[in-house]
Amino acid sequence: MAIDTGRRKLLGALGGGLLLSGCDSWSQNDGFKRFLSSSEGLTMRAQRLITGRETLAREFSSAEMSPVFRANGNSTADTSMYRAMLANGFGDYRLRIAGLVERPLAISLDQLRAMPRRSQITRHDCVEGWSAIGQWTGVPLSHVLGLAGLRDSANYIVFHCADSLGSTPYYESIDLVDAFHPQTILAYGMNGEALPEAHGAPIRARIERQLGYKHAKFVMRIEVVASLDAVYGGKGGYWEDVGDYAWYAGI
Ligand SMILES: Nc1nc2c(c(=O)[nH]1)N[C@H]1C(S)=C(S)[C@@H](COP(=O)(O)O)O[C@H]1N2
Ligand SMILES: [Mo]
Repeated sequence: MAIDTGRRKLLGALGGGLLLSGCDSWSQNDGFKRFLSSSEGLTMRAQRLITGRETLAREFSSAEMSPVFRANGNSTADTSMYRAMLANGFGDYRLRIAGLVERPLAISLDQLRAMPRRSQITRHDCVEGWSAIGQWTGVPLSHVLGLAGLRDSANYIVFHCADSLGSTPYYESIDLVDAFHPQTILAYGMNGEALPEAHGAPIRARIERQLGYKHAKFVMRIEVVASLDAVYGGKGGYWEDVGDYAWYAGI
């Protein structure tokens, strides 16, 4: 199962040859905790980061939803290909999954809508200092990755977007911990309606434990890679490459 691959990779990356005995919540595993506390290479901050990352982001009631949810960054993708897809109601949109997968996929919006779905009302926090609470509906990324099947060498998930800032395409990336987090979804719905253009139609990522710039809008292609080095500027995201934004933007 793909999630087991994710766990193996994470433990491998930590340098632990740890065997888990059917414990569902791996960071609660005593052996794993002992490993963390005994490892001199990990700082206190890193330990907190790793042990806290599978907890859920807070979810809100519908009464708490923001009356206005602003759009930020690009509010459209200014290419003829995107304009044509938009005009056609995204009938010929295909989400492509490629890279280190067993089965490269091209999934239509109807197919995505027919998959298991999750809705969540969460708070979006932009690094520029505003927040908004909205409802997001979509398919868990873990489900789609399960269909494609991750290869053992997979470490990161890259979201390639339809839009650019200047001449540089927007992209973002996450590791397998966030990729398999239950609230990480490919959202096609917002506040009970189809995802509006300004919020990233037809598909945007929700990475609820991280800041807004990680939540890639206008997602066209998901690439599974072993390393981020060869992806654009190598820092794992548009803002990470051109600015000094952190790749891990945990909140
Ligand atoms: N493709 C793409 N994704 C993007 C951006 C963008 O400009 N292009 N802006 C990011 C930033 S900084 C934020 S805060 C959120 C804004 O999401 P919203 O427009 O739904 O409020 O999208 C993020 N994802
Ligand atoms: Mo943002």
